Amino acid sequence: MSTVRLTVAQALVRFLANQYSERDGVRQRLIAGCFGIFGHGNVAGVGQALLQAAETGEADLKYYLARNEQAMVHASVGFARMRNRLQAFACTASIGPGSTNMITGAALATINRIPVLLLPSDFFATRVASPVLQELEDPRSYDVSVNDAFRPVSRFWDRINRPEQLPSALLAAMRVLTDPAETGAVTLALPQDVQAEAHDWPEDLFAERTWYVPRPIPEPAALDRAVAVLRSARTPLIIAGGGVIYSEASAALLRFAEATGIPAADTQAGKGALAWDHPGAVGGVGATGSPVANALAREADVVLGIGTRYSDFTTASRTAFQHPGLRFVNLNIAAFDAGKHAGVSLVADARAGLEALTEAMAGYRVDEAYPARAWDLDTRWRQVVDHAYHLGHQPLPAQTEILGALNEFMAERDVVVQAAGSMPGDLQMLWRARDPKQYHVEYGYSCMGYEIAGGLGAKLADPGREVFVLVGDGSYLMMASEIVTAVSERIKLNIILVDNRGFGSIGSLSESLGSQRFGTSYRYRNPETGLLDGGVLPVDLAANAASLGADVLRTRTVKEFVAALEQARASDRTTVVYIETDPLAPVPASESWWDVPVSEVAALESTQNARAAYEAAKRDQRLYL
Ligand SMILES: Cc1ncc(C[n+]2csc(CCOP(=O)(O)OP(=O)(O)O)c2C)c(N)n1
Ligand SMILES: [Mg+2]
Repeated sequence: MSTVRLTVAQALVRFLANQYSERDGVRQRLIAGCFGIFGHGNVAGVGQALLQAAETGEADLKYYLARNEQAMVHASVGFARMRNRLQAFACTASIGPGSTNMITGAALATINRIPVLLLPSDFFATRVASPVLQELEDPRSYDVSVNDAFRPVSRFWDRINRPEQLPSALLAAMRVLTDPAETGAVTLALPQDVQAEAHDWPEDLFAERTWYVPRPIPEPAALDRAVAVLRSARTPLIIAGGGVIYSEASAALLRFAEATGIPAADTQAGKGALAWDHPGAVGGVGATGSPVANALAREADVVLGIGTRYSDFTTASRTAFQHPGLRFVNLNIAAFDAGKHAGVSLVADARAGLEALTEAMAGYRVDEAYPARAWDLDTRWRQVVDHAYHLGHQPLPAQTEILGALNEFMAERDVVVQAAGSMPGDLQMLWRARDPKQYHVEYGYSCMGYEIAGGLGAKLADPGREVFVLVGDGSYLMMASEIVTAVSERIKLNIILVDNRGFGSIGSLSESLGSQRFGTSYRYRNPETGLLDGGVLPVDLAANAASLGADVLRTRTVKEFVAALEQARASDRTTVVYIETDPLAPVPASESWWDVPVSEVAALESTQNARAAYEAAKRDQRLYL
């Protein structure tokens, strides 16, 4: 057996450069590149290996310098999501804080079922110099490090304490990254001394390897069970989740919906699976959904969930579906999700499953009065959306007008990126998506700070598309760092900074729960009340964006905003379009609910009233057994 002598880090880089994924006969590099921030934990290990790879050409793994470790995981997620999970990034971080900064990103990746390879550095395996700078000393065990905190948020976790452990860990890591049912964050903790340690590796380790991303077909008996339930349905409803998009099953969904006449609602991850104006598309379902989908959901006798994890937003905290004889049929690649709500479990790839269902459901069609009713509701709803898009709110515009102007401005293949605040809800309800990759809202973890970083990853994944990042002032303040990365890499982003001076979302949630917007706006502390309800702060986020190297266009009206969008699109530089909006402007109602518990006892009357409303709403909550 011929061997090659390399450090662990050099072997890792060489291995990663030789991995490919393949689905439907299309093969691509699995690990597309490596984000990183160096410190003493990785600069001489993984850092040296990446440099050596670049200088000698012995391995092709491009390095991107990020500005924040959490952000680099977000960027990786944005990238992999855009590539339908067929490609992923690696992320290298130094030991201690550099590594733990990635934990939030790891949770986000795992919850959204998006692959990312995390390479946190760890303290010396030999422990000769312990405690090293940034080492957690656990008096109960010398085996524990801060990287153990990655375990619950990783789908595969290992620590490479000896070079001999690397090959099997790498193979397991690649398998999990490319398994659509298991994928998420994969963590390989790399002690800093082990990274630099040399070993004689078998050449075979570095052979090109292809990981076939499967499209499992449904088991015939499970298909029969699903079809029996679906054929008995009179008012069924499809819920299209992210799995439809990752599986590239839009065309199959369209054929199924057209053949059966079953209306299709979507989730945050599934929006765009069907174009918004298709007759069968009824919009977002659940807490922030459209009243059309929610009216159909209430009366649905069978819910066909496809590639959805049924978050509480989707089910309106288990109040969305109220039919007494309700049954679920869950087509999902992950048995874990397929089994939810005591549904008929149909474990399969979304596309393969839909193709099988279309064939097996031949001859079935809902009564025409049912889709006609959906169409009628939808026609009225379109007018409500048009109104919200063109509200003419004064003196500051409403957020719905900004979203409307953007929606009308964007081309079919452009991408909108969002994650947290009041925008995901407004988008889920109001956005008219035309392409399966147009709507990129991270709502599994709804992580403030994902927006700009995730947008960077999305643009990196598909440079031919124009990316419009929507970011609230709160999220911007948490993580604007990757503007600098976008500028240095000449990755062009259009960033729309929507400033409503604080947490519009949590402010209105707080008010609806009787807590009077307490502590949710960015204001001076008021000496008279002792609360944060004083004057407006002298904060200038547009100036901040300019200081990071972006072009900035300040706008005040919707007209100026649209003109700035034109200018941003025409530019090849990262451009921030700044607009202030009124957080108190009206938004259409979803006619749905979200379970956020209200204090059972309270001295405040506002809280007591909210509690009474809460108890009333909670009576609709069902177990779906
Ligand atoms: C990292 C993180 N911290 C806290 C929250 C809880 N949270 C959800 S929305 C929000 C406010 C977001 O403010 P902003 O970005 O200005 O959006 P707005 O609500 O004003 O639309 C907060 C604090 C979160 N989702 N993510
Ligand atoms: Mg805000």
